[in-house]
Amino acid sequence: MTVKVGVIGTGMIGQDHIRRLTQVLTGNKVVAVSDINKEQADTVAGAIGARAYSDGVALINDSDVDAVVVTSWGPTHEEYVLAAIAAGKPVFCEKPLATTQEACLRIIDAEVKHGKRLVQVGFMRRFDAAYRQMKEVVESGRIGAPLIFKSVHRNPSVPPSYTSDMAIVDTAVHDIDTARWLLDEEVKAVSVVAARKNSRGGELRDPIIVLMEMESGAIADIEVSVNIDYAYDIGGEISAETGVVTLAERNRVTVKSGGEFHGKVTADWKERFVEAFDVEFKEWLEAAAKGTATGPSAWDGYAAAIVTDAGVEAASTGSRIKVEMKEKPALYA
Ligand code: NAD
Ligand code: ISE
Repeated sequence: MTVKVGVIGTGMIGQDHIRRLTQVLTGNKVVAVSDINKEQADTVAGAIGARAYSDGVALINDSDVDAVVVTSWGPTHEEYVLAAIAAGKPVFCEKPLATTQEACLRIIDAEVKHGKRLVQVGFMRRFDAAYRQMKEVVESGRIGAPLIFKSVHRNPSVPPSYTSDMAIVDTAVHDIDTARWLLDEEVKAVSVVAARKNSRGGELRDPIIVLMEMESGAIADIEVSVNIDYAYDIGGEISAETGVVTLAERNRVTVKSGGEFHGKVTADWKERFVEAFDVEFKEWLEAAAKGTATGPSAWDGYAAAIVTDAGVEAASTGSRIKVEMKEKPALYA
């Protein structure tokens, strides 16, 4: 079956996902795109022979669209995800699922009423081969029960529009999801401490450590550093009762010369997670062809939102903030 896809939001990641759908993956056709910047939508649509819409809801209701990708700005996600559920169409939504907990709960309610999963959230690390191996090691029991997950999320720089809270809601959100997924448990409380400011970031609260206490008593500690210049660097290690599992360096070769050895570090998230994004969309298409969704769910989107809210409060108050989640609907068991 060919899944006919409509993409809402033709900015940076929207165009990258359109490239992977049209040039890397099979079993789909991007038939429509939409953006409030109609000129941009026209250009992107023109290059792939798709229809262009300025109204995302009209794209969702196009009877020729089987499944929807939402890559517009975060505050617009709720409207489009709800419209896709109302239309009964599988929807891939880039993170965040929505920008408030209440909006995430409205999406969960709508999906639960629909009775079947339709929503997949763009936490691409769950599709990364190295993270998947890390999870396999934990689940195998080889290293015993996890005690501490250390995550490192370093960006070389961020645009002037990036705010201190974004280090939590836009950046650490990936590590938060990764911790829940790897340790297979929810977050109980969050604290945030900031180091001396990196002078490259001006007034930005950067770098920070987000410390999460998990239900079992395990700890997840996330370093977020967004002006570190040297590269886009992602690290992870789980220290458990009888062993440790660590993400290896990504470089394919190392160069030894002049008494030193060198390896490449990736430049940005597009390069670091290129294969993960491909697998993420391959699995999304397979599920969409069956009229459903897979991987990170609306529940995971809600969990991320509630933890990032707690993180923002912890950062501004300097307090340890408890996380209290609603009861998980059976649909997400
Ligand atoms: P962007 O600003 O480059 O693109 C967003 C596009 O959405 C713009 O073209 C804008 O005109 C359009 N848009 C805004 N409101 C709209 C609306 N109501 N209807 C239709 N189009 C609308 O942003 P981006 O960097 O591509 O980010 C988009 C989303 O992807 C964000 O939610 C962001 O958090 C997420 N993202 C995820 C990752 C990841 O690693 N998974 C990386 C980058 C961005
Ligand atoms: C961006 O939105 C992403 O999602 C990237 O994965 C992350 O590394 C970056 O910090 C965010 O701004």
